[in-house]
Amino acid sequence: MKVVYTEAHRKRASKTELYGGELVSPFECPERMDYILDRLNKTGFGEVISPHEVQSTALYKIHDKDYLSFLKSAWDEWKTAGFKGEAIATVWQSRSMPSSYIPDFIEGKMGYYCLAAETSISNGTADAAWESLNVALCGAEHILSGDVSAFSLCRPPGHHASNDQFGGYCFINNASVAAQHMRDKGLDKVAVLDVDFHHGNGTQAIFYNRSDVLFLSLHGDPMHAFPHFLGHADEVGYSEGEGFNFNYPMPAGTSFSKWSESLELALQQISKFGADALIVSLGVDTFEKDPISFFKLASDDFIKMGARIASLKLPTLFVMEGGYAVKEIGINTVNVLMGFEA
Ligand code: SP5
Ligand code: ZN
Repeated sequence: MKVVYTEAHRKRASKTELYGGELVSPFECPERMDYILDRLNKTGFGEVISPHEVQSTALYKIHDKDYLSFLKSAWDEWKTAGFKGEAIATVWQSRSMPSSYIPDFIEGKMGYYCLAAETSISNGTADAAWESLNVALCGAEHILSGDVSAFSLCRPPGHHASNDQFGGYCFINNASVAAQHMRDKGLDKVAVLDVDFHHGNGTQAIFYNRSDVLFLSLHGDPMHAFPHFLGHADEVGYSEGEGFNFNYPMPAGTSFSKWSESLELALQQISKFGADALIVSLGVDTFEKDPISFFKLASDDFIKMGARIASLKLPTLFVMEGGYAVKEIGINTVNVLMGFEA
């Protein structure tokens, strides 16, 4: 399996994450990629390739133009305003302030375009987000040209980013743009299976009223887990998209035997849908030692996960999302890929 990767992710090197009322060193850090590459090298798995520049208009069908310009200028605007730290949102257009104006000043814009304050914007963030997207698109191209599988080793991740909001360490929804690109290049039906511990709220929102992209997410119950405001089982899609969105929220302490029951239900839906290709939003923060999550998957379980996903026999693009037990992220990620190929 080809593994698409670029060093350019290092441009995303934020120093701060708002966590438990403190500014801490971000869980979503560049070292995550080092551990994955190290494991790929040690096991000899896959062929690591650099992305080529992919021509695609899919980005502009998934994200709003004004949001993309915001991402590109946010850091400069923040600096120009004279702030000393990294850009963090502090005020929102919330339930009691339902204005439809987009503020001019950067503090207001941050709130407008942000869905979770833990994620800081800093120098290089936008560049890295665009490079990460290109890694996803390049993986999609390999699937379109006939590879049965590919791994887009994306960083920063994407599944929390919506059409016009960043957060949850995500800026551009890599998996969604890859799905759109596949649609644009002639595939009729694409399924996105999100196995990250957190609900893929961005991907869900993006495809919520569409029947051409099926979205399924297995995740920690949003009553207790981030992103808290989306991911319930009764969110089934809207309008054209009704019946094309499936959520499988699970409680704290969920082990692989329980988790895999949800996986089987999701796999059945993907078969029934008749997908031409599958995109897996691959987060390994379901791991028992993940510092911010509450599932109990063991390293060996990731092998079984990959094998079950392979049983669909669909062209499959894996897109990297979360996973914060940094020392084990390589083992867990490569285990999924190895289980898939075995
Ligand atoms: C891509 C991805 O995995 N993003 C996840 C973003 C989660 N950020 C908020 C984390 C808050 C965690 N609170 C956990 C408390 C448990 N002690
Ligand atoms: Zn996650």
